[in-house]
Amino acid sequence: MAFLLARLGTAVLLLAIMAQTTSGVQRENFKKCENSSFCRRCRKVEPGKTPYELLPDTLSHKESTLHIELYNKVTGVYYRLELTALKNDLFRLYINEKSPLHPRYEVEYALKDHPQTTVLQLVEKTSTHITVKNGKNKAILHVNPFKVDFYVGNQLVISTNDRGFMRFEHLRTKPPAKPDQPQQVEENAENAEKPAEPAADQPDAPQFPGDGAEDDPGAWEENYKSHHDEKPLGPEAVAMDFSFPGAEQAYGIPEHADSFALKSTKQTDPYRLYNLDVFEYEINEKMSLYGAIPVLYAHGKETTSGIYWNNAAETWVDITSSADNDFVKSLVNMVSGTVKKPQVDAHIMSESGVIDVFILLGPTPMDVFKQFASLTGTANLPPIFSLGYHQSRWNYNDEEDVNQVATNFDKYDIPMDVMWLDIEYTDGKRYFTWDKLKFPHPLEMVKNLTEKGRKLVVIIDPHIKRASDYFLHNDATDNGYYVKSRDGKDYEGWCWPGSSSYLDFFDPKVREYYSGLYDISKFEGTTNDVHIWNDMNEPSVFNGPEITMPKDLVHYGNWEHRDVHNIYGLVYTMSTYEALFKRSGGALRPFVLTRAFFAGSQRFAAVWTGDNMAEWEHLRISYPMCLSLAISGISFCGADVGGFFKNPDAELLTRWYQAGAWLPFFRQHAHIDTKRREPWTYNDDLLNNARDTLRLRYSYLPYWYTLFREHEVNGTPVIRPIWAHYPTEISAFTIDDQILVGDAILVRSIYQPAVSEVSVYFPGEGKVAWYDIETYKMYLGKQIDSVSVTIHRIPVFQREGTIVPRKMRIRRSTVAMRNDPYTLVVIADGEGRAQGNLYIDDESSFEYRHGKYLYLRIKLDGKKLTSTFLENLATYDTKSSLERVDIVNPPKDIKKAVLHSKAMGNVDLETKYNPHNNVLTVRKPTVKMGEEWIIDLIA
Ligand code: NBV
Repeated sequence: MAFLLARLGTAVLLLAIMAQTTSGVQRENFKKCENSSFCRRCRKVEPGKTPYELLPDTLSHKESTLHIELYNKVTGVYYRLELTALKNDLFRLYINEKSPLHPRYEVEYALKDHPQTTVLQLVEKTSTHITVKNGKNKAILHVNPFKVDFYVGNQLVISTNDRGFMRFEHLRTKPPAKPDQPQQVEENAENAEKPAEPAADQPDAPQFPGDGAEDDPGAWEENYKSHHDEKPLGPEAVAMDFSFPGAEQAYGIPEHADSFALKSTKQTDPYRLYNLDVFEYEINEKMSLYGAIPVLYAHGKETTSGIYWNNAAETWVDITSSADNDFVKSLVNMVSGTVKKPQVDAHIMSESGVIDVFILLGPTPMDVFKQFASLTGTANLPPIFSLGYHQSRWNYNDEEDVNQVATNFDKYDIPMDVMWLDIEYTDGKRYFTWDKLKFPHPLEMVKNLTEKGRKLVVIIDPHIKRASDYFLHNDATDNGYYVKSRDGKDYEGWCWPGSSSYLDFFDPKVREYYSGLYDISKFEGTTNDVHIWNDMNEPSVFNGPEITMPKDLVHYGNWEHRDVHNIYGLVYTMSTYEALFKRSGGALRPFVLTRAFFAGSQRFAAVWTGDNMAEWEHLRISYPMCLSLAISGISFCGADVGGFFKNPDAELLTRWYQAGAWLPFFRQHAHIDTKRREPWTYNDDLLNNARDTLRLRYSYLPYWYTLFREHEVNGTPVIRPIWAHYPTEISAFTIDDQILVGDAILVRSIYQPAVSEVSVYFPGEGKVAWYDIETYKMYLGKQIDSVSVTIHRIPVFQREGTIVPRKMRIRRSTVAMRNDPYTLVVIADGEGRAQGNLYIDDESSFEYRHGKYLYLRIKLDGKKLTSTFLENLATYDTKSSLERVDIVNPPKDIKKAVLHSKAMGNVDLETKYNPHNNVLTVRKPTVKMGEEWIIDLIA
């Protein structure tokens, strides 16, 4: 009977979830700051009253690190502070209790390795301050009141605790409830009035009163809706403020469906970082989404800096800026002639852990991005198929359906690399199994795809069906692999399979076991051409608080879920990546897609922006969301093309293809209740436009691939905001409907219906020319220009002075194009110069790590075009040759071209000049890309 009821409960819950119609996000399911007692406490701290002071007598200094004690005058608690000098213009500031009652959690897995330290020079120590240097940068620690100022040269760029918002709640013992009065449990913020009395007469009652937490009824246990959080360790929040003088705007802290430049939170809730499965999320919201990266950048005309707050607990971030000054103040300023330096201020608050913050001193935008990459790593070069087009929906029904869709791509002559299978391919949501009725011959299905150079991606979610006929559940139960409740039992939640438990990926034994599941001999029906999609890994728990795990669950190492929540998804995808790596004996590059993420996730997976909607504004937000991820380490980002929920009309879908083709991850995906939307399911116009767009994407794959390699090596984001390369152009600071792909291509998305003209911001202060990639029409930086558009394409431009490699023979998949020849698009600048890079390797294995690749620098200098090896020791025997060179804005009156190469000697080449678009074409050089060459243009 109980079993039946449970089954009924699941069915009702699942039906309720699936039937949620388009009513929009259910805000009441998710906490606001006022519903989280720690957020309330931190946000209440008043400016200018910090109780913290440094104790200079405790100072010691060794090589890279300074150690000193910090004292809270109100509570009497001592802390230890460490300031470490790191390579690449970084400092690390670490603060923990001197003698915490229990260890406090310090984040694992996010940093790539131990950050590389360098010498910290102690320059001065007085009773009021201590000055240290890290190369040309310095930090001044102020003793009382405590604050730290960070300088680039002599320019102050970041101050911490300048406003005095630091709060570090020491661990303490729980005051016993008074015998005649049960301990007050806070129901929710609005009802919380009566503070629990501290029992002062108890021997181990709060040792250090006075920080306000002892009066907070939510400090020791807290309820939200019907959920109770036991909070066995009581209050343990950490918070700090950071000021960025000179900064105009703040960026980063994804994931939010909001503008790229962060907004002021003066009148709203703070931005929240707490990985959550938010059903039907809305845009222009500071609410949490699936992933969290606590890196914040501040950018102004003169300098860019940032901080990485290495904390995996629930976190809130308040942002204010000098632009918040009210109207009257700005009038006074205007009248009095005072020009206030701009400034951004941030206040970061986390529920538990320690203060471990990395100070990124820039000073340029690309420097800060590289500094963050030096800490958390970069994405391994993706296999090239994953940069092609992905076709997905929830769900392709059966093997026949998969074959049919793939065949149609050939029929309609549209390239496509990957077919995807969502949860319905499994046997009753038992991952690592197949529904035998719909997918009786998965290996044959995979073979049909791979024969045409295509791949398959299947979904694997972290919830494990609690069924006695499921090997994974039995293994996990027998070996104690599940996350535990506070009573030590396996935690049970509800998800797609009904009653579910969750593997504890923090346990190395679990990761070892899990990675074995992907072995081809174990995961029946798969081959090395089947790659993995990790969904629901926030983790999503349908009946949990805020649709996730209760915070008081216990993980390996006895850490509470509260401490590690935001890295559960990271550790999960790390395990998947390692599993796929092992599966091929380390030979092939894995591809993993994840929904949840944290700092460092780029090392293991690509990310998509989750369950968006077939609405114009959701198309619009895909650019700012991916830009924000790209500067926060995760370049490999995309949004469901067409929108996950609802049905896009033909125009919206066309525009979505066109915008999606210029984001790194390019996949169409849709909800189970939507109509089919493969390119041939609408009308001829859509089909033709989609075909052209996908073919355009494939033609630029050599450029994308080179950018991904450069990202891997240098930490440069693949897509970039305009200010990354034009840092002084204030009007570009808030532009987020345009992206730079590398530094050569500028894209403007179109996200409104019936548009025949759009305004485009052309950066470069009038000194740089941009050329339309199809017509080669030139746009000189009048800054904002209006560009006419048709439904056929969105505006895309290539910058003068650049060379972009392309492949113009579009075939059904990337594998089929591997040996195809290259075309170079050269746009000469006013001086007749241009340059670009091209990276080539086998596109799928790790052989490039053993020097099997080519990295070429191609340069035009007047009448000489050259290709030289950038890295001489690397070599790869490519079959690809050079097919054509288009030179826009070429030298005058060229009659012919002569190729010089070792293998081919001197060869006369045919040229053709087109006066309509001012393009000189050099035909069929046919020289192999694996050798160095020169082409002389002869007048
Ligand atoms: O697995 C089903 C879906 C998936 O299609 C989507 O892409 C994920 O973001 N999944 C979420 C679960 C439920 C969606 C309502």
